[in-house]
Amino acid sequence: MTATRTEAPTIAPTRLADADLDLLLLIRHFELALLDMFGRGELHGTTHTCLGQEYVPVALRPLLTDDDFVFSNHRGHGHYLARFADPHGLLAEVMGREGAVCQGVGGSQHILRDRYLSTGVQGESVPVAAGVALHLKRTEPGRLALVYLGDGTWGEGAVYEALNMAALWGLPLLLVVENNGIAQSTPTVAQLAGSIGGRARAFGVDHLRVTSTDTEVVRAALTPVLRRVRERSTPYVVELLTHRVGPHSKGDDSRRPEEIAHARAHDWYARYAQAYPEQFGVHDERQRAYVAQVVADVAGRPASRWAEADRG
Ligand SMILES: Cc1ncc(C[n+]2csc(CCOP(=O)(O)OP(=O)(O)O)c2C)c(N)n1
Ligand SMILES: [Mg+2]
Repeated sequence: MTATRTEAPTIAPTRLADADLDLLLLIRHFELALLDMFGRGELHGTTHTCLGQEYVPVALRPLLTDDDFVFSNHRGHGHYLARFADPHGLLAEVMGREGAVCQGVGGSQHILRDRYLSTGVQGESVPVAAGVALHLKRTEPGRLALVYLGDGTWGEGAVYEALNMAALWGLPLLLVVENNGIAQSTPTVAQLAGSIGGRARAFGVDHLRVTSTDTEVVRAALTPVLRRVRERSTPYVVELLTHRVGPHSKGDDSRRPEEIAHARAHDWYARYAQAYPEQFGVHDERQRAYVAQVVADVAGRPASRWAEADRG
């Protein structure tokens, strides 16, 4: 059990701007709709939801510009929606329908759009992002490359090779670690010796651990970090202690019932609903209805077609 990973559920969340709340709820309802469609046999392949972790990309959204690069992972719907607010394109991608961001060949995990790239291969993004950060340092100073990765991905050697070069070369590389305490079915304590902070510091890379799940608090903590990465051209590791409210993928949750209940007790969604019922009720209903429309629209489209000429 991970009782002290994040602040106690009794601390009231900060009231959010409507736009932030809408984005949180868009991600939430988008992913609930995906799980629902999988349950009804309407989707194929796989998907990993970020239920409970939506606040991370929402907190980061205003701290990034379109000129920064974002590298996402297997659990990337929230990262994509926070960057593009494009549920139609993402759902079409997952369903293989017309209007898909990558013509339906990438699916849930492999998306390329402008300066956004996701991969389902754990750790792959870190060296790629280090290379991009080197390019940015040379040609577009002040811009950064951000990589989202999980706690379990610190088992990949490529992460350390990239951190080493990023430290040596002073690269504007920001690693955002969504530490949800588990990697598929393996608790972090069973696979990670030492700590993420200790590993970052071994390379002389700064590390900040954030335990709040409050969008505003997380944003305030990250604001000086991004400024520093940009201004000093230096790598940084930010570790956010978070909770995976849903299964690893669609229905595969190996945790004990009390562990799942613990994650749910820390879920921002229920806590925010309780703290601000009026604001929450209006926006929750609005985003739920919007996602239902998106699903109806995209499900009614013909299959997407791979066209070599459109590859861009
Ligand atoms: C190189 C590689 N090995 C194994 C997998 C299978 N896999 C997908 S997600 C995952 C667990 C990832 O855990 P973590 O990094 O903590 O991210 P989380 O799923 O908790 O967000 C594994 C083992 C993979 N995608 N890539
Ligand atoms: Mg994890």
